[in-house]
Amino acid sequence: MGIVSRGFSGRRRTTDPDLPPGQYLTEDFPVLSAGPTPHVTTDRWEFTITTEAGERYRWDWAGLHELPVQRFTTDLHCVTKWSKLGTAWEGVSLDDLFADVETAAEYALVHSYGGYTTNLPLGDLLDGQAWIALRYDGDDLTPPHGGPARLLVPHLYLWKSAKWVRGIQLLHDDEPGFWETAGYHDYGDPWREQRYWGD
Ligand SMILES: Nc1nc2c(c(=O)[nH]1)N[C@H]1C(S)=C(S)[C@@H](COP(=O)(O)O)O[C@H]1N2
Ligand SMILES: [Mo]
Repeated sequence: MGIVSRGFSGRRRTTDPDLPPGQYLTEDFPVLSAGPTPHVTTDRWEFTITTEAGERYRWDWAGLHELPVQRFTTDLHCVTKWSKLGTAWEGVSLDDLFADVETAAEYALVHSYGGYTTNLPLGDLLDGQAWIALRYDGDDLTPPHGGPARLLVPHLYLWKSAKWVRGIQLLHDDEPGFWETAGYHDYGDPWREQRYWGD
């Protein structure tokens, strides 16, 4: 005998149209870090973009705040299969940080305080697709979630959203980061379920 649960649990949480294949919804905000949480104070914080020609563009905490801070709402998809929909953030668009950067590079390697790295095509950081996030759900970003500032690239699996972001290195040739070297997919599109090499 089958157990009829139709109408019992409300909306069918595994068929939400905003849920990529293989993902489930969570209301929590899990913390996933490959190592200890680095404690970066805003008086020491800096963010750099280094071009393929070795040119450096640098922002300290005050300089970052001279750029417009955008509010945005987005969905998060972790490769460990949880998704969290409709999360509210504030941050600086990468478009504003790249406005004066002269580059012909196609790839970016993102570096974090603590040594984490992740790679992606430069194009995926532009055109309103990525931010340096400073606030989550109305509060300053906590250190476990990447505070004081993290990258957020929500159209890719969340491992691409480097916490405690420190800089972006622009490269002509793609170079794998921490999880990409360990067998995760080079690009990581949740809608194409690109979790691991060969997916
Ligand atoms: N610096 C750094 N950034 C990181 C990670 C990490 O270990 N170190 N983990 C990544 C992974 S695998 C995920 S799923 C998300 C988790 O973000 P959260 O802890 O805020 O949920 O951060 C990503 N960014
Ligand atoms: Mo993850």
